[in-house]
Amino acid sequence: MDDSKIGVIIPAYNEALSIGKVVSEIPQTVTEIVVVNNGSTDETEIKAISAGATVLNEPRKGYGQACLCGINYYNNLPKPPEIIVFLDGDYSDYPEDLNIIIKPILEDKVDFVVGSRVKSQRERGSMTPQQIFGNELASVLMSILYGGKFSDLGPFRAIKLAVLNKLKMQDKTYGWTVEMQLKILGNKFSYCEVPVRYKKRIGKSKVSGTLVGTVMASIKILGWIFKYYFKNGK
Ligand SMILES: Nc1nc2c(ncn2[C@@H]2O[C@H](COP(=O)(O)OP(=O)(O)OP(=O)(O)O)[C@@H](O)[C@H]2O)c(=O)[nH]1
Ligand SMILES: [Mg+2]
Repeated sequence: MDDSKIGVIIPAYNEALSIGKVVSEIPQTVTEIVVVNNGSTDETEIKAISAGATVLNEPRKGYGQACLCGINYYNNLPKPPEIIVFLDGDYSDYPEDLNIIIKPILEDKVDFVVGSRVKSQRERGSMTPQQIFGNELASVLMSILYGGKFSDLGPFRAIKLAVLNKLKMQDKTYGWTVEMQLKILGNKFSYCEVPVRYKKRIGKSKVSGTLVGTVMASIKILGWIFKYYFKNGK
């Protein structure tokens, strides 16, 4: 898949301070960068356009809602890309790590790759203790229930578009990442993790740095794991 087209999706809600940096540091190997502006009240849209991104406006709030909007856009192109890469708009991910994330797919090894924010490469304070715990708990549960080999629910990930479409993603909010991993396991698609770096976000925290965000995300994530298990069995 060496000359595959690669489409990037970045959900962004009030990330005017960081989005330009994220977009401009994405390697040239990608075909198109889509920023899904999720009802921002700041200059996210203009900053993303200036940095060279295609901006889609999705007024319905939610991380998953924004991702679904991006997928719909790519599927409707005359020539959709073969690979979709997701990353966050807050500059916590290192955009240049995109090449590491897509490598296993380009080498025809797997359908799906997650960037795992391993401790050794994570800036201190870039993830809250409850976020670290929650991600580990979700990974352990996926291992017990499905034999999964994930260690993180990191936002930086790559997937073949054909496989992504088969997952029929539904989650509109914070359950998006775990839903994708559960469905990869449930449908026995091939996957791997690659270690990625992670740094403190630019701008104001919206999910893990807030109590409401943390509680809502935890409920969503655990809810998905158990709901999927009881619906589909192992
Ligand atoms: N909270 C939130 N984030 C959204 C939404 N739509 C898109 N996003 C983006 O989703 C990404 C992840 O959100 P973050 O606020 O970084 O969440 P987090 O990484 O768990 O926690 P912090 O970085 O501490 O806030 C960012 O790029 C947001 O801009 C939305 O409706 N709500
Ligand atoms: Mg973040």
